Amino acid sequence: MISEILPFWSKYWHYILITVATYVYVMWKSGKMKSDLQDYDNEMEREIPSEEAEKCASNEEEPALPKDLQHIPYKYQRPSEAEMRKKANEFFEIANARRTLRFFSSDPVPKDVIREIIRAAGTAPSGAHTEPWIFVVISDPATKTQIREIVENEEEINYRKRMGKKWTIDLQPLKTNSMKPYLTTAPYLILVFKQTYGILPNGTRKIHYYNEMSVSIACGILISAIQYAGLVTLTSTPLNCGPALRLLLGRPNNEKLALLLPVGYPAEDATVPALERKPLSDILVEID
Ligand code: IYR
Repeated sequence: MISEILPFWSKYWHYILITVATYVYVMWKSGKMKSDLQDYDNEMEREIPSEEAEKCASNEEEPALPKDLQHIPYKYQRPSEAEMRKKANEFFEIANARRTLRFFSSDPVPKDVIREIIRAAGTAPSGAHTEPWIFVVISDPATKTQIREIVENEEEINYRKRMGKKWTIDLQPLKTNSMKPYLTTAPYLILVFKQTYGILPNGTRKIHYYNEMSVSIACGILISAIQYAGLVTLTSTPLNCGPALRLLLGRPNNEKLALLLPVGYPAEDATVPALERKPLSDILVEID
């Protein structure tokens, strides 16, 4: 038997080898494609965790928005090109003047200004118009003190061990540390929470598509509105503080802290790092 196979092997070994190698390659490639597709699926799943999606949608046949939603004419007045250029440049100048501030004045700011700024943030587009955001505005000194305590305690651990050596070295030129006096000095703290799902009046869950992206856009509008109104802020994302702050403020567990922004006037002696922004040529690719 073996004597029959051996001559066959020695005569045709290269064909056999090519066949096996091709088979292995095809199997590997199809497996890779499958895992690429799975990555894509996972990406989608991150937006709608499957177990969340199952708990959602009380009535799968009913859309979340009214079935007979009217579509109305869009009111629009086209500006001249000159006007457009002027406006685009004016907005750039406003946006470019924005800086992240760490030194705040305690001077009071009218509350209605803060409300109007939040009204602007609430105009952000959102997945299927789910508006998955909630803005908690704090001016109460005792609550600000509690927030500062939570943040400074966590930040102390963050800087000491969670962030790691490279991260803390990268931050050294910005002169940040775990002490956050601005959390009690600034007249307002705005905490932006993203609702990872909604809760319908009957207690079932409503899917909040792209809630991360929707809230990020709202935060962009929020910081632009703060700047436009003539105030300053710091876009802080206190690591590991989300759950404690959520509980302190009595927010439900479908809400996750996205951003914590002290808002007010800059301190008289406020400084900012002398940073340069990338020129347009470094951030723009034009394909005409
Ligand atoms: N959250 C910390 C650390 C920090 C992280 C980054 I990335 C910064 O750009 C700045 C600070 C803090 O607020 O100090």
